[in-house]
Amino acid sequence: MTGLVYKSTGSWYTVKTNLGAAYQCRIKGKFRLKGIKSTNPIAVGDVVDFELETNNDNVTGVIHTIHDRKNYIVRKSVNLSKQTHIIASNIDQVFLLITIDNPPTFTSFIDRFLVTAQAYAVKTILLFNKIDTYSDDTLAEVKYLAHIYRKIGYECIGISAETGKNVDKVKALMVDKVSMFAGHSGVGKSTLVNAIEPNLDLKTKAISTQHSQGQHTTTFAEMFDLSFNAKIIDTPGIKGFGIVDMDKEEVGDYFPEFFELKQDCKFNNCLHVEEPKCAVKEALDKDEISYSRYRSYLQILDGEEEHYRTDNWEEQ
Ligand SMILES: Nc1nc2c(ncn2[C@@H]2O[C@H](COP(=O)(O)OP(=O)(O)OP(=O)(O)O)[C@@H](O)[C@H]2O)c(=O)[nH]1
Ligand SMILES: [Mg+2]
Ligand SMILES: [Zn+2]
Repeated sequence: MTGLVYKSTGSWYTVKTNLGAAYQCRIKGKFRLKGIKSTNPIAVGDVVDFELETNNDNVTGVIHTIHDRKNYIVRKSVNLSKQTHIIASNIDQVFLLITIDNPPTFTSFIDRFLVTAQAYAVKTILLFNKIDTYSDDTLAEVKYLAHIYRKIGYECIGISAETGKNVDKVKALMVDKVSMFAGHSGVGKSTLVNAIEPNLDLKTKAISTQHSQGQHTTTFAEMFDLSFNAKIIDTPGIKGFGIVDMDKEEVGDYFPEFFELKQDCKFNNCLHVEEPKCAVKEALDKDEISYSRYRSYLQILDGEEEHYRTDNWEEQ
């Protein structure tokens, strides 16, 4: 039988066939996937072949084959093992949820995420959430960021999962697609899923526990079928984002605004750092490229790990 992985909780996988039947499955033997060293051999969104087995009237499945992935989003652990974790696969688009505060999302995180998504050819839409709580200053910051990212081709929407503001716009973009919600813990991913499909009633962080340390409300990625012919994958919050092995020359190609200028650089292998007659640096001088984007680029190039707050938001 063939099915789609909806949830993975370590050793068990929930797999649904296209007739809608769900089975709890495990893996047979060791899965070695070409070219990917990951902590999880199978991820939500994978298409797998499995066989049923019966133990004491209990029917479970054994996965023996995984179909080639169209794409996937990976996360490299920033400080710990340097291991790669596949968050989800075979997705049509990612919505990256961003909040300016509570929790803060920094541009270094946004840019790392976008580079990874771009490298794996996954379309990303930026959602600035919790706009119902923002002061004029914070809203101005949202506007400024949205301006930066729109200019380089990313769709940006200001939303409130709480009040429902612009949730219909997100919904409209989701029809007929498999989407994933990503972002730091506490930005409102599960709240947004609930706003879109109230009867799912996913667990969200209660206001009173919001400041407790290292709490993740969602602990496993999970896919849901929505009533308007769409699928959504809710994911646990990610804190830091390590860039998975990439050649230095390659990094600039995943900054769309750098890539566009690359042919105007004097050297065709220009890294846009110290080289003379670099079109990217000239554009930076003329304010045509955002300094925060360039700074993120330099950090990634240096292999510098992301600077993030360690007090509140623990990595899952
Ligand atoms: N005011 C306001 N609060 C929001 C909004 N969206 C989410 N929240 C609140 O933010 C808190 C965290 O929301 P969650 O949906 O649990 O966040 P999450 O991104 O799923 O977090 P993890 O599962 O830990 O990754 C909850 O208390 C929500 O009620 C919003 O648009 N406005
Ligand atoms: Mg959640
Ligand atoms: Zn250059």
